Amino acid sequence: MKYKKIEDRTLLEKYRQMISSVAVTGDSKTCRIIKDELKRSLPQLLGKPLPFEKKIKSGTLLIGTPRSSASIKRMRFSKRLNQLGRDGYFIKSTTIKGKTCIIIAARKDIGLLYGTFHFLRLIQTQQQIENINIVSQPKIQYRLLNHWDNLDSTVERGYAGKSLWKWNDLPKKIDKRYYDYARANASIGINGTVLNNVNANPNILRPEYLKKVAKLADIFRPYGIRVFLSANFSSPISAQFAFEQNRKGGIGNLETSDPSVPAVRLWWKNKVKEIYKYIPDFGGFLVKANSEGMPGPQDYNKTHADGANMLAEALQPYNGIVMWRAFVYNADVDPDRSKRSYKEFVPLDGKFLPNIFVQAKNGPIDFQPREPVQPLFGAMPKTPLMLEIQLTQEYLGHSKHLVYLAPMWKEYLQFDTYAKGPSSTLASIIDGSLEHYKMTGIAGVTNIGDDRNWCGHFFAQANWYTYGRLAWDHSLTAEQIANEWIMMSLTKDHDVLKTIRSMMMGSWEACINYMTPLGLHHIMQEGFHYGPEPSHGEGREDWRSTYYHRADSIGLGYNRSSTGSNATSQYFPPLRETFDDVKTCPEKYLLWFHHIPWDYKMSERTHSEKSSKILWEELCTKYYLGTKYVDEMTAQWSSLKSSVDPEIYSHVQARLEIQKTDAAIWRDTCLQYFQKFSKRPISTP
Ligand code: GCV
Repeated sequence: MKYKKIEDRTLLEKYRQMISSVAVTGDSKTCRIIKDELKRSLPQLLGKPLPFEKKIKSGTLLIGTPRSSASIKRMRFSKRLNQLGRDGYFIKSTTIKGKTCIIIAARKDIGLLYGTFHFLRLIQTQQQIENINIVSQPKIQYRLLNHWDNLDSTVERGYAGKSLWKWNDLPKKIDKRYYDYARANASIGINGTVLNNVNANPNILRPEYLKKVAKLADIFRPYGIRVFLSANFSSPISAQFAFEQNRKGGIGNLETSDPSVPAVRLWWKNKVKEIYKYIPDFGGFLVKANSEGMPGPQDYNKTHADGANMLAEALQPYNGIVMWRAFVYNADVDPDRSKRSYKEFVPLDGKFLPNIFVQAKNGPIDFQPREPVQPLFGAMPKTPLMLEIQLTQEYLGHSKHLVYLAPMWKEYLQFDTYAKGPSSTLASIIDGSLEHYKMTGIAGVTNIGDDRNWCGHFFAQANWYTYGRLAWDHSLTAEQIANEWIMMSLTKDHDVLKTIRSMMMGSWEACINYMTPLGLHHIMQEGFHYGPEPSHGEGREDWRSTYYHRADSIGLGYNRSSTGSNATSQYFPPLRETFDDVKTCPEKYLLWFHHIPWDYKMSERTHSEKSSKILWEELCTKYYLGTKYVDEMTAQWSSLKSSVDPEIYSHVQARLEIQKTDAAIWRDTCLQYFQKFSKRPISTP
């Protein structure tokens, strides 16, 4: 949103010819936002003032719906707009009464806003707009951010300052950044936000907080952003009763939150009714239940479906939805944590009401640097599954490490589950094309805080940007998105752009290599989740590093094959067999699924990566590859000193230095620890 003047003279002249005035035909709040955005962008981009007038001339940029603009209504394609749904739009060159114009047309004003941002992106990224003919509509319906923001202004796993929501000031005092937040999200098509942490404080549902939430909802509404809340399942329980019972309480007057008790169901119905009085377009609830100490229906021997259905019933009259999280891992379900969510949720397929999503993280454990896909995807054909990915870099160096997440999310989206044979990708599941879900959704655990640069690390903004772009269109490539972001945020110089893109593109793989190569996972410091702690072997079993890496005198890795925990059986054939066999299991998941001897010859594997090394040497190689990449990134960035904004330069440079040190610490700590078992020298390149 920097809107810098186009430097290329020829292109600038062309743009000036093609855009010489602007006509926005509606007068809703959204249309006013469109006008404001165009007033602040086009004159700057084109380096000249532009008239905003209704009259259509050659070079008018006309923006309207068939309702607000008679010219658009008369156009042949106006009927097709209906097929584009609420958010879709056209950007088209056309002639109106002999005048050559560009139009942005949509069925709803929000489609116009999305189309406007698309058009601005084209100009900012120096695309041709002659004979333009773009039709766009999102592939996924609910494109939400999940904030893990607490009411005391801390952010769980947040590395960009405090919460953006100033609860003490709301609803009276309005931070201007709420508008910028809404603008930024609308510019990438995000259309909903869950304001509070899934480890939900029940107070969020008290009237005093609902008034604050309503204020934010009012601000976000014209930007097409609906507000959702995380709900605590114990909300109906009275605080006094809970105190007496020595458990966490709620805000109600009951002694139970059992979903089969009529008074509990009534409590939720009344609460929901109250919420809609404050927020008429409230989106619904996100719920973390019976997970990591949060209350849930299982406390009363009821199922996740029973709990979710109770809330869904209350929300249904208002078109609200429930997003019920599948992030559960109670130890009594299975000794292997990776199998638990599948085992709990698959039997419930078909038991959820239609306005419920089951929301699952991308992998079966927890946002590790790399995991195979959560096997639940594809295994619940009757239940719309919502994908949850994490923008905040909980396990990827917080806001200290430069890690571009587009390649990661693309790997997941393209992961073929084989649920209905080949091409049953994760993307096809969550966009509903495979199972014909009636609702589709994606959630991104956000990396936004109140830091001046929003995300802590300047490059973390690219992940926010990417999330929105992929939620709208998961077929975009990681390179394309990087190009767009770099051009709009940093530079249009081709060589500089290439260097920055190459830094970004390999940064995720590098991070995996210096943290958890070859399928290792969950060997970070307990609680803090930043540095390495492979020796951690105390406390809750499935939080110990030793539980995951299983290093011993023989080898390394978790045997999840059919001779071990048999987690491989949760995948569809032929994946099941591919993962099950050491020889065919992709190298990137090797230690995820297998316990491999230290002297195992990597060349015995049919599938991959012709390496003549033994496992131990390969492990050393990977760790060193990871740190080498960070050294190179640091050098690449240094070479750009005179080519990028000085403030951004120093900020990134300082963080790269930290990343360099951290990467070496990860490598050395892990290799020295594993060496105690492998009893072999650390092979340096
Ligand atoms: C919000 C992990 C994180 C927790 C997080 C949890 C979840 O365990 O470390 O901070 O809690 O996931 O997704 O519910």
